[in-house]
Amino acid sequence: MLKIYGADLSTPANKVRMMVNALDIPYEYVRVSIRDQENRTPEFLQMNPNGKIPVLDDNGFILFESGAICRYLADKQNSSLYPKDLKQRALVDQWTDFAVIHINGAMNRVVFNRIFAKRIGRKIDEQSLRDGLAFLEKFLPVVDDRLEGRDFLAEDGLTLADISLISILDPCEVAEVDLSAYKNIVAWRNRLRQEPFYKKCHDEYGEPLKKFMTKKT
Ligand SMILES: N[C@@H](CCC(=O)N[C@@H](CS)C(=O)NCC(=O)O)C(=O)O
Repeated sequence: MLKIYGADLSTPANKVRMMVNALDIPYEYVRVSIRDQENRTPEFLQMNPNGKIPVLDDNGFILFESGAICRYLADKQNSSLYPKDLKQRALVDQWTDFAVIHINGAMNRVVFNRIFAKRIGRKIDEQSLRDGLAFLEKFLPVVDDRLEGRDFLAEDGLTLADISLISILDPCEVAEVDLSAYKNIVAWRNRLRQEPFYKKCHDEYGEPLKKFMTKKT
């Protein structure tokens, strides 16, 4: 059986879990505690020398980087979540890269400074926070325009691009990122969050975060 090494608050790990759910592949979810440095053990570093989750173990075939894992699994299942047609695939790649590089880059700054910095004793970097919010203001309208009159980001059906973006936007509420100006994103997000691929991962991001925040170290 597939094994996915992840953590409930890791958006790339959740992306992989959502992908595997959408592909309907059974898997074992192995929680790795970053706080307890379980990602730094010699065994873990042998799987991923970067010490980062997610990691996939497909019967001994080890893969890290969430995008590579998602593409590998979709191709393995011959799934339209990552289409084979050259141009369809290119569009999925385009929107996936846009989401991962620009939206995720911005969200990481906001989430780190608004949620995790205090928790791990780091100073809030106000400039980085402002940059993150400014990048969101710049890039979210592009996604919102794309979703005008469309149900999905890249194709007529669900693809890796949607799964990538929905995992990236998961912490919006807890990070106080207001999406209400982006009506198409809100409608798309509300719809996808009702789907089993999402619900089998979690109902929303805030619950695991609350547990994390109240857990004694
Ligand atoms: N580009 C990587 C990012 C992975 C990543 O940053 N994982 C974080 C958790 S969200 C991690 O494992 N951090 C632990 C560390 O760096 O020590 C991917 O998409 O898989």
